Amino acid sequence: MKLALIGATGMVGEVMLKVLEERNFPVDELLLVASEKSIGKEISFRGKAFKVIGLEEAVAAKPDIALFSAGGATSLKWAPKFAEAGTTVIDNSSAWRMEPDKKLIVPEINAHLLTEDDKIIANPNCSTIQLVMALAPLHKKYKMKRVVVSTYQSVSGTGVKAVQQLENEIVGTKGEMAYPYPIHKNALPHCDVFEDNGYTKEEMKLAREPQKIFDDRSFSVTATAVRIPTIGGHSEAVNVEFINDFDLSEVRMMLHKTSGIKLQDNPDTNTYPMPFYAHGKDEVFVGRLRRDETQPNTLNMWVVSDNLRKGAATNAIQIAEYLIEKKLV
Ligand code: 2RA
Repeated sequence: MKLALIGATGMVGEVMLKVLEERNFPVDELLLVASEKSIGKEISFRGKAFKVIGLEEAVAAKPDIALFSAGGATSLKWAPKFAEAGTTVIDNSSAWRMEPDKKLIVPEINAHLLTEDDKIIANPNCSTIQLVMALAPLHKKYKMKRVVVSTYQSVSGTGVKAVQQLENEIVGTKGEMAYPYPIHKNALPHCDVFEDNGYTKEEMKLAREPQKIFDDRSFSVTATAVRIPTIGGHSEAVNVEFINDFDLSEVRMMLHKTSGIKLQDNPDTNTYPMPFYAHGKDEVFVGRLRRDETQPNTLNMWVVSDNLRKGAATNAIQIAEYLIEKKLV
């Protein structure tokens, strides 16, 4: 298996390498790809040093799979070139997610849609992945009508500059600003850029991507995405109204039995998910389950996951594992 990792020097790229090692992913030949300025840089994988190469060289090498985490512009320009060369691209950017002919995949939910003809596959947005992982079993059983989600997002979702800004502000040193305001001791209701409708792109991803993943436009999602000074993962307060009523103990049991979900929910022992403890793990942690007493058929829950792992690297690698297992590459 010849694997290319486009964006190898970025935060998600680094996590991808870590997850590939942890999962003993079957790599016979690894191509680490980054922008011109990083060509020649050495990166270690499985104890061996690999020199970073450029995109032209990587396309010519015709890898079997290319994991992209290099931004939308690079994906738009280069994913088709890899696909033309016979490579299957799994792209972590938003470039292809809402394209009608591209699949938007969370393996536990809709990997069955994949065929050998899918040469550019989109990885959903991190805050979408954890949301749909928690909603999937419940939607199947009770049919969602409306979701109201407020997110509390890690600065790692913005990138290295944002993590550095938080660390600088904590120790009181001046440095480059990733955000228009201080993030330490603050909360910014502003993830990504504002659209004409007053929502941010991040909030519209949460509104649009779940409908595509579930292949169901009968429900709606409204979101408020907030950046908070944390590192370990994204948290989400989810209020979901179903068409059918539910039994809370059945909800608990269904979530407990869902692969990839870890239920952490016991007020008596102060047990609930937190990004501090989700950091570095692949599960989507769910807790604070309670019926919304203000309206029928409505559930509140709290969902936490490491945005760089299941929210990006691990989900993409799970898609690659599925393609290999089903001999689609
Ligand atoms: C964020 N989900 O957290 C976006 C992109 N990673 O900023």
